[in-house]
Amino acid sequence: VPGKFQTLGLTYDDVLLLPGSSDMAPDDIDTASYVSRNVRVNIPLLSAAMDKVTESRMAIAMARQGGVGVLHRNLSIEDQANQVDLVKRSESGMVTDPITIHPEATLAEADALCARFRISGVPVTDNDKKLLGIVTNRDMAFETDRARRVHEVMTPMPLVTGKVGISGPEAMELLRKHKIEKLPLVDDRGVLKGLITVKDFVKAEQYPNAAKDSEGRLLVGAAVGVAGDSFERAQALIEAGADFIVVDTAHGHSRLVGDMIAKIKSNSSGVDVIGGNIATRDGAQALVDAGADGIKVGVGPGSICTTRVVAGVGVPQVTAIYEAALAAKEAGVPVIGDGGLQYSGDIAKALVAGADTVMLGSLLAGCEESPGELLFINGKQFKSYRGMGSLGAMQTRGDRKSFSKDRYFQEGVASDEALIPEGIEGQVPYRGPLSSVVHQLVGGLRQSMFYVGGRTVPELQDNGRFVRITSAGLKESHPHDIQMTVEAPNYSSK
Ligand code: RVP
Repeated sequence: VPGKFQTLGLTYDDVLLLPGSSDMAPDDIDTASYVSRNVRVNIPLLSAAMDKVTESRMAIAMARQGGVGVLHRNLSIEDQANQVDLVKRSESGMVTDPITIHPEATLAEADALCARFRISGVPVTDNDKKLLGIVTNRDMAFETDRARRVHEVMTPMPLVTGKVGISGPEAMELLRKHKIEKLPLVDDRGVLKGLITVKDFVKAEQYPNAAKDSEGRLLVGAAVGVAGDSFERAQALIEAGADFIVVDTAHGHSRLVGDMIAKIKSNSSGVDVIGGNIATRDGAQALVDAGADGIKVGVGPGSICTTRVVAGVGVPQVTAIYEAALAAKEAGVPVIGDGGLQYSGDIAKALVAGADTVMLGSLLAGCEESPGELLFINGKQFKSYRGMGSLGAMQTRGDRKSFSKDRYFQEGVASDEALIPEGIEGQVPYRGPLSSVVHQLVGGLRQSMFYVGGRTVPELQDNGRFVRITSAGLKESHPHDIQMTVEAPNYSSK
């Protein structure tokens, strides 16, 4: 039958980038790119929407580094929306809708609030949001009776406050002059409208490359599915402040995915909606036609994925990205290369193939900021990692329900025994804080850009050319004929 066999599929290990003419200084290099039509990041990296990779802590760390995290959806709508909230409140030039506490609340309640949002003090307001005082660590530290009421220990008005619309330097000057850490912003009637903290100023200096929204808050994305109350989930996440929604399935070239994208798009306040995953030009075109603002590519490349073995379906990732980009580029829709990256060099390969950003699972699952405890095995440190299609992620544990079975279109499967897993469970070496992992990944990408001759991601995409290699070439690429005695921060043999 004509057309039965498509072109040869290639993946990261099948290709290398050709060195090109280059006359740039390291400072000329700019790694900014687009996740979707309206979401711009300063480094082209996303953390995967997986329950061992991205919760609020990872999302905050990713955005501080200049990328963005996509919060996983294997939890209740309320819990996921809370995670969005945590990221959006974590730091910004000004908190526009600060956490507050009622004067009649107990100190125990104030403690819980501070711990949950990792803050050191809370403005106290009445039912009409009128500012009555502020309660901070300093007020509470020496109180042994945690049943006492907030109004008994708070520092009451008059406090040093700022007017709404105060400039950054003016606010900083007030904080400095009065030696205070928090500056509540009030309107003419004394109603609390915002809060500026010293911590935020320090963070802004500490993370100059952070990816932020127009109000100075960290960027965050969140995943939804297609089954049951997925639409309500999307609405709750948007309301909580998510900058984009990812309709996250293992087969994006299906009507349910297109319908969900269209539904969210037509009901939302202009938040970008990304669809996936697909691995063909037709699949990408279907998502473009459904109105997607971004397209996620990858069927089977993931380190924990068994779809290609269990179902025999997939496309090697470099070819998949290339094919998808043929449809997406024409429509001006950015492409995310999702899964299968093992080394920093794979990032540039994905971008040259046509991706605008990449999504990482296994490379980030070992970070301090990923969910889960450190495991000690034979004196070495690990963190657990698993596919969202693994039995562990899809089965019901006690009263813990799985919310992600529909990623594999198995929400209707009656019992855990009847599930068809498409992923496995395991562990990856502990890698320390995300900042050092990202430093190596982005450092590698900057080297790629220098070698290929591309100052910006679009220039890299235009100028980059591949050479296909053989298994002998791959062997030559890796260290060979030597026994490694010292571990490198960006290389380990498999
Ligand atoms: P990797 O970075 O190679 O670990 O791949 C991560 C990606 O794998 C995820 O972003 C997701 O698209 C895919 N995934 C997640 N779970 C599974 C599975 O169980 N098959 N696959």
